[in-house]
Amino acid sequence: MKIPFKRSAGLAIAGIAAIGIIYACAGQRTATTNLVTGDAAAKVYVAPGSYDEYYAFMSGGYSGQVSVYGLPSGRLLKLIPVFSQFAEDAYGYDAESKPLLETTYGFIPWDDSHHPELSMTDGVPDGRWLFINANNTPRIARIDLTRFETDEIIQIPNSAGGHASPFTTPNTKYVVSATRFSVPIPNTDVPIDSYKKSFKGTLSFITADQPGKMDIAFQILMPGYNYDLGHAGKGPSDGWFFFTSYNSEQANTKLEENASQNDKDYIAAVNYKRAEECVAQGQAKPMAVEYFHNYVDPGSRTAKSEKKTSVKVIDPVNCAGVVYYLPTPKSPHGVDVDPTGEYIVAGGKLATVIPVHSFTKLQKAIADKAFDKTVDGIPVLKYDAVVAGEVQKPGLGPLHTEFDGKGFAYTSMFISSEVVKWKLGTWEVVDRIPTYYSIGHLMIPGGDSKKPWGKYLVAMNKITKDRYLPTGPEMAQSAQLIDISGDKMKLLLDFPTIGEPHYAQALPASLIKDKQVKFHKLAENTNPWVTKSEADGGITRAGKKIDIKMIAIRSHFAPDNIEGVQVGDTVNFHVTNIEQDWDILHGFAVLGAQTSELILQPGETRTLTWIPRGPGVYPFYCTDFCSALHQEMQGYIRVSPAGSSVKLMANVSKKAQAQLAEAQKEK
Ligand code: RUQ
Ligand code: CUA
Repeated sequence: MKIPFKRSAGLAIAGIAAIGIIYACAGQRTATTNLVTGDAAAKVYVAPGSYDEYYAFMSGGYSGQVSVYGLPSGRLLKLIPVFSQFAEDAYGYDAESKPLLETTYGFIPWDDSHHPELSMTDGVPDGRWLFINANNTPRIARIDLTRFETDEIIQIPNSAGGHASPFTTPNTKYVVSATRFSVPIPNTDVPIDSYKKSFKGTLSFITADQPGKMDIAFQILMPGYNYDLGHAGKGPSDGWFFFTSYNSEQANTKLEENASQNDKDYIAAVNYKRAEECVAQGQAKPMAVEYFHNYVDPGSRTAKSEKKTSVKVIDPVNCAGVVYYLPTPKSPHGVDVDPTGEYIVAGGKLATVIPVHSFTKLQKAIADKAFDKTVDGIPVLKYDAVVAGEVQKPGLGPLHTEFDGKGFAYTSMFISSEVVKWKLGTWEVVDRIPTYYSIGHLMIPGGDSKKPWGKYLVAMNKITKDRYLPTGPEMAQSAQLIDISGDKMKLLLDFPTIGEPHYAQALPASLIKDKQVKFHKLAENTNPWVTKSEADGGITRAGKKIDIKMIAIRSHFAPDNIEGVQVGDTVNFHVTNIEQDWDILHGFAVLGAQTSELILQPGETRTLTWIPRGPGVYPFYCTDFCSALHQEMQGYIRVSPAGSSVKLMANVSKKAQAQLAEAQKEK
């Protein structure tokens, strides 16, 4: 659906003040004038050389990555590769990073990432790590925010569609992953129409507070519904986790109709302290499964994969009090907990109201046993016993809610394409603003935490249509920055995003900008193929495997002339950037390589593997314009026919050549 708008006055930056854009609206909306007014440009203008106030981490959706923007400018600062190979910096191509993408399904070069989640201390983003989920082959990644790099990826077994993920508990003890699609557990060959009998869901709690040690603490076996989103309790509700579920009809075909029958589906309220007790008391059953845990060793900057073989599964039947269901209208999508921890807000996609549950009432309802029935050992509480209130006539298609810390909530309305601001406690709508178009998530920096920085809101829209210069059938998706510092929301800025911006999180730049690693200390590089000085470079042969140790520094490689390689050999270039200075990168590429280039951060070693196809002399060069003599940064490798008598040679220093001669004599 295209909603026609007319831009009747252009954008004028006069002393960065007066901007007049008037939208005349035909169609179902009431006329909205002056959507962008007054000082909007001044509010988003970050002068050249000045820094933005916030870092925003946006999901790349089906790009599988994370993109980092500055707010309020909307400037793209970086793309962090996570679940997809990224040829620009060899992520998932070079030998050091490839193990990060290993799974029980083999090496996977792509996924669909949805929800960036910042680590928290006492319920407030602390700037240590960012987590993000893989939706297709369920995994969770950890990104270190001193380097903006993916350091760790854990696979989630017994799961299919890791959508409700990776929301964190207030001190990052756990991040979670709930299965979107129920499947047979263990997954075996059964008829699809045995869904109701043999399909199950799982909720996974993954320990996350120690880098390199993520593991699945336990899983909870759930009825065969679809699980959609989740959020941890906080304050009084600390120790609880809330997940939405839909398809309580347990349809396995034509869900659009068949899973939209019931007036209410459920929010699962999980008492994870109770789950910990059940695990401690041996009520969780170990189950044989396989999943990968991949992490980057900090010294060698090389990823390692380990396969794990067991997980603890809690069946609520054997662990009373671990899960309760809160009936919730209708096919709920988002579930969000307000900063006080008292209110649990659901976004019922098909609901006409926004239902809000009360944690206090939830506790009382459990004590009073105000149950309607039990599903697979899970008590279903009475709606009236848990609901705190309903926001009436909020708009159409409520999805997600965030908070400003000043008593207001902001809900995205997919169908009516707007953000609705309403008051916690009175449930009255106080303001609304249109979005362009079909908003999914929205984000306020810290807006799901105990202490939101309630100055800006970012709307993330699914459809862009006429907002930018057209680029053929596919348009970039779009984010919009909205000022929420006053009573009325004000649109400030549109900016295009990479992939689909499902969700984003943001925090004040001051929390991380001064903690950035500027280079890796060469002295601490433990990569087995590190070359710390020119004299250490060289070439070795083991059967048909050739290893070349090489340094890169402004503006040469050493060695830069290599001979003695034969057709049929596999050549590993292990290149170390021995620079010890911020932002001085070198690259490495060789003619005919069937993989990406290498990009080398200062102080690190990376490996490009090359199988030459035929005899000849092949140039290699630096791909990053590093100095005035960057164009001189090149070399040659000679490839001879198999069985040739050309001697192995690399023109490194005299010392290195002497060592090589010694080694060859000994053979
Ligand atoms: S989702 S548009 Cu994948 Cu978080 Cu709600
Ligand atoms: Cu090194 Cu260009």
